[in-house]
Amino acid sequence: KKYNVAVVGATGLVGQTFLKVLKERNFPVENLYLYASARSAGKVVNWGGKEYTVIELKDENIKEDIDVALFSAGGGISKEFAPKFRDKGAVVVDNSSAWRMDKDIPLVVPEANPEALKNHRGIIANPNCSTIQVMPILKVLQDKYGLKRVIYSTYQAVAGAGKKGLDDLENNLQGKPSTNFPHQIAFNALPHIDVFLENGYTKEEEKMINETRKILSLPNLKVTATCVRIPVKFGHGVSVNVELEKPFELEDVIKAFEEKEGVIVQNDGKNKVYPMPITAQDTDEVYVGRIRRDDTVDNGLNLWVVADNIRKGAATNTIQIAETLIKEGAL
Ligand code: 2RA
Repeated sequence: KKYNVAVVGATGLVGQTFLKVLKERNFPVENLYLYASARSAGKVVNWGGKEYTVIELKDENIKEDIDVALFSAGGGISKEFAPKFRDKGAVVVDNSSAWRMDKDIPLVVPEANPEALKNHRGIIANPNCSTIQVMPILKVLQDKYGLKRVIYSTYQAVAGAGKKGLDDLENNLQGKPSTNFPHQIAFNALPHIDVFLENGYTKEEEKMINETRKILSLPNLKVTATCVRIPVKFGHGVSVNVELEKPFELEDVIKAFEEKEGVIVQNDGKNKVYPMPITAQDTDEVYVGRIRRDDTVDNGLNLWVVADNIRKGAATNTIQIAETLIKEGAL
């Protein structure tokens, strides 16, 4: 069976990566409908040897025969148009943060909580990139040892802010000021991703905390985060300190990661083997290394996790959700 696929936000960084990954993963596409703002409407995009004209995103242009709609056009567009696409019969997988914490909307990383897809009502939320890449790892630890406390420290690529983020880094390197980031990002580190909240955390940190609890169904999990933007183009790094409920042997932890689908272990520091953004870039896996015991607590573990934030962190995870729906006959 083939499916009619809509991409909403087709000209953005994630939108373009949707198209690349759909092709690479041989997603069974019958028809492809590309939606974007009026500014991009009319552009012709070549995909799989055929030409597609970008359609302006507005009510009267929503096709009646869409099976799955992949959204990455910002929260406002998702809030307004995801229900409209759903009401026309599409299953929407949304990359924005608009629906993630809605109790009736599944928030899914296929390697962590595929069962959450069972009761979807036509809209499914894709988690935040920095959250996604840690979920396969924490799922292994939760199942085997139980999670007691998680501390995230992130090192996030500028591509997380889309084309504007990449442009800022380039501009800075040419001596021009940032227009998207709050300060210069070149040769710098910004502990400021998204907006600051009343409690002194940023929205990015709050997302990681809330999304981790929802995806792992651990509403009372002790989890905290510090999210930092660094001058890397693609690929988020997350330092993860975990306190487990049960004792563990390091080699058992490593073996469990090696056996986990979608996870690659790179854990040989003496030979300079560890996850890095430049080696994770343009792949769909999650890379884990620097795996070592944290003796300051009972059953403590330190990890370093890297993934391409535009692929596994956004476009690929969204497409893997659609693939899972197909596998379960739910599309
Ligand atoms: C960022 N995670 O990195 C946020 C949104 N993609 O900017």
